[in-house]
Amino acid sequence: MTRSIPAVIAIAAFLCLSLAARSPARAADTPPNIVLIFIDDMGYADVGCFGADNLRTPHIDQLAAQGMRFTSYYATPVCSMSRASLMTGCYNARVSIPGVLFPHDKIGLNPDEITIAEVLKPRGYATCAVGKWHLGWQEKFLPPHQGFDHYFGIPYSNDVGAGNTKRDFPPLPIVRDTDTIETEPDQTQLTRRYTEEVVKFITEHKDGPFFVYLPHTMVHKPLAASERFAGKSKRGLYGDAVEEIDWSVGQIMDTLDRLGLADHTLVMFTSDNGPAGPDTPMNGSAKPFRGRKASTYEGGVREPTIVRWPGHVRPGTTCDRVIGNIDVLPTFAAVAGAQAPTDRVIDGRDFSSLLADPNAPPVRNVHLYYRGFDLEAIRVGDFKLRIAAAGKGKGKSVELFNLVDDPGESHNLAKQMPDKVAELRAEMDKRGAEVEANKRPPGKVD
Ligand SMILES: [Ca+2]
Repeated sequence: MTRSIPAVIAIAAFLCLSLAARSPARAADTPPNIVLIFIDDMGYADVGCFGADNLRTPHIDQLAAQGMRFTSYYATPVCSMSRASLMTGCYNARVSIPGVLFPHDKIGLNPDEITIAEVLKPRGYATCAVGKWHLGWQEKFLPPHQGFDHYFGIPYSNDVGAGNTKRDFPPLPIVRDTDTIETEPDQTQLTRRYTEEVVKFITEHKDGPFFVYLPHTMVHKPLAASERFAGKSKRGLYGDAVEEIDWSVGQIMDTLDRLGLADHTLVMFTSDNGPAGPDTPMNGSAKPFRGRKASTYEGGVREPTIVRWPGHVRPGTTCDRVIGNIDVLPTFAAVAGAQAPTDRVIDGRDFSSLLADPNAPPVRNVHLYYRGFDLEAIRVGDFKLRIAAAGKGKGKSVELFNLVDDPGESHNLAKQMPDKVAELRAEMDKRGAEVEANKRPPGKVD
């Protein structure tokens, strides 16, 4: 008896050690496939599982039913800055990418910056980007120079082509890898064509691992939908375009299922900024948040975000911890067993602990809200301080909100809580100065 107890302990210890040794080894041997779906200008309440009115998004809702919804996920107010932070894990101001890049701009994301694709490459990932790149359209800035094996799409916004009557722009290009293969495409076919590209890439790389980055052109204006969806929704062309995006998600999930890959693929869905246009049923909705695209109120930057990863993320869960675009690179690095850059400042944090447990401790307590290069607001815990232009000739207003009690930012607490204002203001100044002091240059062309 006296000898059998240590023997049992020894056997138990051996089993524990061998299990512990085996599971990381298995994860390291076969990193998961990753599909990142990034919608353009979709509001917080524009999918069913985030409270949409009269929009049918069954496939996106299914992702949420099978995965985790993130209710405090932060993008940025507009397009290029959002992509810069997503691809590099840094605030856009740190990598010197302004709000929106236009065809006449002579800068882009610096080729020396390390993107998610470049982080995943050493782990054997096949990589493709399909859709709206918007980090510079000149050859040296395109995805094949930033770690992507393939690229297909319109390299910037879909309203800056020959059809724009307010300004003179070159014809809207469709680029394959680095070559323009077409101009002024029929935009009703874009969602379908992007989807077909992704399905083809996944099928060709089914032995994996692969990383698909799908920044859709829709639902940015001018809106368009194919014949199968046009006129079918209850929310006009906006709803038609959203419902076609949902179809696209369904096509991708069907492909993963058909190839037996769905259980070994992390699928993430989010959007680049809040809804465009006035707050009408025929546009997107940021409900229950205040503000829309281009604003640093929550409605401009809070995005409907879902991660589905069977065996790692519990189905039907919700996480309210602060995360955002800047955290995606460190998180994907962690789940892939890859190395995030260590030779430079990365602002984001690995949130894989939250995928395992939505109530795990916060991965960061602070979020900075840039609008272009202007730092307009800071969130620290439940509180947000916003110091931004109040309107024409009105100077700047100082607003303090408790985002947990007042997600709609309707009760300015600044006068009631001057100490909190001072505390957050000091933190905002300190952090803004650090980014400014350690910012890195954009890439340039002559
Ligand atoms: Ca956008």
